[in-house]
Amino acid sequence: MESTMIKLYGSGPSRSFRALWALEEAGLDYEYQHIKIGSSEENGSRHPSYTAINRQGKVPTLVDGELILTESAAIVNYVARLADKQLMPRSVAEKAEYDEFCYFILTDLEQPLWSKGKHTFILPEEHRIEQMFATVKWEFKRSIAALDKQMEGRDYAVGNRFSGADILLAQTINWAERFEFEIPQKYLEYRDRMYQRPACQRAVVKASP
Ligand SMILES: N[C@@H](CCC(=O)N[C@@H](CS)C(=O)NCC(=O)O)C(=O)O
Repeated sequence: MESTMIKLYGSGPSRSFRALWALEEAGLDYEYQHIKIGSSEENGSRHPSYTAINRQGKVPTLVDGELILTESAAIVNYVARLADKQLMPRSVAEKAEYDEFCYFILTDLEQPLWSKGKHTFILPEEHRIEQMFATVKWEFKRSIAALDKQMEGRDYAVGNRFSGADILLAQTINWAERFEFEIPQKYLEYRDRMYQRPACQRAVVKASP
């Protein structure tokens, strides 16, 4: 039987970076393909060969044999389960806390960032609303206040060890900095600490075009 290698399609520091970082932490063999967001050319997110595996024409996409995954957090968790390198907690209660934290990142913390991105360069120009920038700034601040409660006295997002939740959080803080949101110094320091991990540094090199 022909053996297949995991293939990850991604683009620079975007949400696909979460998947790339997880693969490096897991030490799995994989191939990485850079995708140009918004391009209809070969290896572009709108090229038919790419939209055939990712209906929305977004990154990331992970292909492992017959399995195709197109959500960054689902990919991080899939990789965590495959590798069994304790990238997610094992106990039922801690796993529930891990899930809660991941959903908070996806549904609260990252949403103002994504709204700013959509209204800056993703949506067709006629659908962009500049006045919402003040709103997303306010929303982000509110989510940071909720994060403060979660992270109080902690070095890691969940439990007392590194997990996929730290990948999501550190990448999101990094994204917020790139998009010029106001970030408390302690989260920049947390991001730096996470990004200094050798696996993350290898992912940074791979993600650079
Ligand atoms: N919920 C998805 C969102 C994926 C997503 O929106 N990716 C962005 C880059 S961070 C993208 O490819 N955008 C291109 C577009 O919207 O056309 C995930 O977390 O993987």
